[in-house]
Amino acid sequence: MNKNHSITKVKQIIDRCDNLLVISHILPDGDNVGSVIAMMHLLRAKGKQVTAVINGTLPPYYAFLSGAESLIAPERLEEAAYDAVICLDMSDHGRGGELWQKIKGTPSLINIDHHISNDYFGDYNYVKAEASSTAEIVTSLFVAWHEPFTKEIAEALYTGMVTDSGSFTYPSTSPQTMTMAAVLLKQNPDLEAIRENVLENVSFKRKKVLAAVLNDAVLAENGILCYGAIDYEQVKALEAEGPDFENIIDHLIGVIGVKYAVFFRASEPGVVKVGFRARGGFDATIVAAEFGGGGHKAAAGCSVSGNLSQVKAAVLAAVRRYLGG
Ligand SMILES: [Mn+2]
Repeated sequence: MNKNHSITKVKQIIDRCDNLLVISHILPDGDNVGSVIAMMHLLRAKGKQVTAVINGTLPPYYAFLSGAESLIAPERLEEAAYDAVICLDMSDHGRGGELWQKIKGTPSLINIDHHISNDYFGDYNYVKAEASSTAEIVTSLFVAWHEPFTKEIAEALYTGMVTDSGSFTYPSTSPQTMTMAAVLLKQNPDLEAIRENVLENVSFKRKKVLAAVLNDAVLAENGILCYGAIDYEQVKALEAEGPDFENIIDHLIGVIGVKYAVFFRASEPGVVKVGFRARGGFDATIVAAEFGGGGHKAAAGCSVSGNLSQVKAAVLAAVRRYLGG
């Protein structure tokens, strides 16, 4: 059964609203930020009152997008009534976090998303699990609705497509993805700005954290296991925080011959966060589950009490049993 509403129905609902809230999920990513910014620009151009919320901190590498400056954090959202809430890239209602508490009354919920796990929580749903990104879906909606694209809308949506498709290399990249990318390219988005801000630039501190991890990284089990760690002393000395550890594990799995990577981070005393990545038939969830964590086949994690050397020894013993078995 198709639980989706038609493209026309979604447009009708939006058209009859004057005051809309556009929201991201918690821990927003590039697809999410790009889709929210594009929807905000389009609705404002149609003369609507639009409030756009980034549910959490705007990752600094998306701040270059035109319109990012008018996104607000949920704390700054005033309690108000809206005609509709457009939820973008959100697989379920819970991904809206605390911000639901700020909404008075019962506005129509419009759910536009590409997660296969989407539970159709909206009053109006437009979910395409085969799409590489929500930005791809939003592009196709604007095309179907005959809405004009601008350079700023194209830059936001292209950023979303690039980030969620692994620069158009994940298996979800389809001919439709490239057709929608072509629509955006006609607006001459600044590809150099997108590449530098989204794919290349990180803070100097983040480079230093990466260097500290790689400096002591270990290749083991005949080259199929790579692991690295950062202890609490190093975290403090570098003043490293959450975002500084992002993607570090990609550097451990991204080694020729490696099929399994583990990253240990003692970012607070007595607790070690452990990240796992697996490929080539291995499953990252198995060892993570042994320590009370979870995730997906390719990426999983857990949090373990103890000091770094104890946790490393216990987890690596389990990893070796798994890889050897
Ligand atoms: Mn997405």
